[in-house]
Order: sequence, then C-alpha cells, then structure tokens
Amino acid sequence: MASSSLWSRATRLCQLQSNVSKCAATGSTSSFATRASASTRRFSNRAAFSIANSRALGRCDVAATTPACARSFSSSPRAQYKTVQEAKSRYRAGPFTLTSAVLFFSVGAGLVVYFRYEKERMERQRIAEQTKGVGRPKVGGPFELVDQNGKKFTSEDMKGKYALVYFGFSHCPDICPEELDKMAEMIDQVKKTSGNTLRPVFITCDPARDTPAVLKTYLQEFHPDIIGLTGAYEDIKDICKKYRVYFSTPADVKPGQDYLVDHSIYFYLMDPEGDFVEALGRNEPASRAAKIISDHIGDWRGRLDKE
Ligand SMILES: [Cu+2]
Repeated sequence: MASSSLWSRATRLCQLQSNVSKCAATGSTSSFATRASASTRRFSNRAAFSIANSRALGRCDVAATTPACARSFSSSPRAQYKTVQEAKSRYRAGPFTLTSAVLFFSVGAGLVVYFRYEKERMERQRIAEQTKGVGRPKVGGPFELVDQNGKKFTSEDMKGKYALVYFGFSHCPDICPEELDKMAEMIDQVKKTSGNTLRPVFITCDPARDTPAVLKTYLQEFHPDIIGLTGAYEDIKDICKKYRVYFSTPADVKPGQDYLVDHSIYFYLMDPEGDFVEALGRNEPASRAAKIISDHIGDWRGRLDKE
C-alpha cells in the first residue's frame, strides 16, 4: 500500500516535471521567436532608415543591403558580353593580352642587347688595359725609322691616332699582298665608321731590299694612307723584338739573289698613347677586324686626332 502510494506520487511528480519542462521549452521557444522577430523588425527598420538617410545624403553606407547601392560601388562599368562563351573567353585571356606580350618581349630583347653590348665593351676594356700600367708585358716601344719619302718617322709620330702596324716585306709572294689588301679594306671601313682616326703602318723586315723608294711604289698598289717604314738592319731587328715579331733572313745571301723572309703575320693595334691594344690574326676577316678597331676607337676617351 505504502509502496503503491509512493509509486503513484512519483509518477505524478514525473508528469508534473515533464509538463513544466515542456512548458519551459515552449515558453523559451516562443520567447526566442518573439525576440528574433522583434530583432528582425528593428533591423529592417534601421536598414530602411539608413537607406532613406543615405539617399537623402546622396551616399551609400549599406551597400550590401541593396543591389542599387552595390552597383554604385563599381568604379568602371561592367563589361557587357553578348554570349556566355564571349564572357568565358575574356575571363580565360586574363592579364596576358597581345599588347602586354609584345611589351614583355620588347623589354626582354632590349635588356639582352644592352647586356651583350656591355659585356663586349668590358671585354674590350680588359684587353686594352692588359698592357697598360707598370709591370705589364709591353708590346711596342720607342723607335726611329725612315718613311717611304725618306723622312724620319718615330714612335712619337705614330701617337695621336690609333695605329695599325703590320710587319712584312715587298718581295713576299702571297701572304703580304693578301694581308695588305685586307688592310686596305680595314682602313676604308674604319674611316667610314670612325672618321680619319687610324694610322696604318707597314714596317719592312727586309731592309736590305726595301728602300724608301721601293716601299713607295709597292704600297701605292694597296692604299695611299699606308705609311711604309724602313731603316738600318739593327733598327729593324730592335723594333721587331719590341713588337714580339719573329723574322728570319737566310744567311749568306749573295747580292741580287732572291730569297724569302719568314715572319709572323699579325696586325698590331696601338692606342693614341702608343700602347698596345690587341693583335689581329689572319683568321680575322677584314670586316670583323674593322669592327673591332672601330669599337676600340669608340671606347677611347682621351685625345684623338681626326686630321
Ligand atoms: Cu709576307
């Protein structure tokens, strides 16, 4: 009896608690719904007020709330595409247009050309300065010889312009004529690009036969600008040593006997101060040799005679 009464009281209490919690939940839900609805109303009212206000002020603070305001934020008019494909193709092109590609490649090519030019200039400078200064191996040096008109010509007379010095002899069957033809081409090409800034000099290594008169007739065949130099055998031997030029005349040559002189084949480029710049070998064609000379002349910042 006591236990059944206790059970019925417990059941009742349980039902009561269940009702209370249901009621509380309902109340809470309805209270939340009420609050939410009130909040929405307030927000809507505020937004409406703000829109009205902003319209009155002529500005847009609530862009997100109205499509009209959102549109007014865009700085440029939106592109109008007729088809979806058109819009897609515009999108795929991105920032890489034909103009930007042309600009990109032009700038790239310009930089390549500039750096190549600078590299070549630095290399020429390195070559030109290799023999400048104290303690450097010297090519060239002071000399005193006679030109094709019988006048004294010294190393000082060679200064003021760039000098192109060649060693050979007038009886040379093939190499010297070939090289002198090349020298004539180089003279004309350098004159075209750099003016009258080059002094071409031919120094004989066969002074026994190459007198001033012989040189004068011989060199006229090639170019009127070439200065022909000769002198005593000892003076020729001395200048060849200074220019590191090898030459050999056969021993015991009888008067009137024909002979060949073995000699090294180089063009020596000397700067206007009489310092060696570089040697141009037989493998250099006239046009390339002329360009090398003109480039060196272009790099020169000191005194340069053009008369
Ligand atoms: Cu020769």
